[in-house]
Amino acid sequence: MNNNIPTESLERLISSADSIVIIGHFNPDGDSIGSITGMYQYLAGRGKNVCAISPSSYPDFLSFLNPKGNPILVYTENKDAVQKALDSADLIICQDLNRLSRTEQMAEGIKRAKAPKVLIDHHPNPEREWFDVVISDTEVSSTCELVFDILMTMPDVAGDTSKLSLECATSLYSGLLTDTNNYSNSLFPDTLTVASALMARGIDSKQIYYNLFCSYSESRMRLMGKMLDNMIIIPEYKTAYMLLSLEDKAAFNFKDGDSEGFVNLPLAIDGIEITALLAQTPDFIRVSLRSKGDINVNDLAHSYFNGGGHVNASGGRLFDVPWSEVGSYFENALACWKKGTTFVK
Ligand SMILES: [Mn+2]
Repeated sequence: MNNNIPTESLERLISSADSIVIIGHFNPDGDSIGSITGMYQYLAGRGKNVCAISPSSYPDFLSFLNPKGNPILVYTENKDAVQKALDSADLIICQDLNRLSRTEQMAEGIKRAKAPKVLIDHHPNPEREWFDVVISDTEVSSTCELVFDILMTMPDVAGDTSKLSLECATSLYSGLLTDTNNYSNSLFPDTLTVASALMARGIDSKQIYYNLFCSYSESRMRLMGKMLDNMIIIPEYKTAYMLLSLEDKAAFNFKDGDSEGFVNLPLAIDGIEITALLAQTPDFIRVSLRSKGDINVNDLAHSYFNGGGHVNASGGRLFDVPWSEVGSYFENALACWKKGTTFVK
């Protein structure tokens, strides 16, 4: 674990604040929900008046991380309460996002809020201008790992994991497990040190695994089967991609979070180095990209899909491509990116 994080300024802001708001990113994953609830549990344990906010709804399988008696506030479902919390906050902590636009419509309200702002994140190139304190580290598996490192340096914890509540440890372990896809990617030596410390704290690692990876519906599993059946492989570029239409979503009773992890599946094929999931929504096409080794899909997402992320895991959006043409758009973009030629839409 990293013991060299400068947290004095964070500690100063926390000790002088009473009401603290913690915000994750839009379309939250296990790391977003785990890191905001983990930080929530720590701050609530210090007697702070804390509010955990998600910019959009989270999948059911993450609801076991909800703080007792004070569930995560979802912006899209309760805009007034969120605005009130932002306006009355003494401190705002944004986690697991490198740009405020990752909170979508919440971004303007966050900018306007008067409270000091802190960013805790593990994505490259964080937007520093909106924050008073930025704790950014890309050499960690997840924001949850970084939050663990931060908490260990806080004076009241001082490296003693028994000072973390079991709820806090459970939340942080969940982000470790989901962002590493059950310890298969984004792993650093310290990740396992942190996992070990959380296990020694007494978390139920088996139950957390079941909650995160074995709690999907039958219809989600059957949708996954259909996606794999219709998967398209481009051998020339060692790439596989899948299309998820609104029609498929309706036919398989799709719920938020149901496509989580689909994009990783074709990477299990020998020789496949890049995978993509292109999912239709009413407003745009959501693009998820994954890769093996040093193939930088962050650059591909940035160049052709209005997005970004990590080297091996990135995402973006297409707004002006009709659904019927999205497959050929993807193939053209990929070919141009691979050959370094100019893309003509
Ligand atoms: Mn993350």
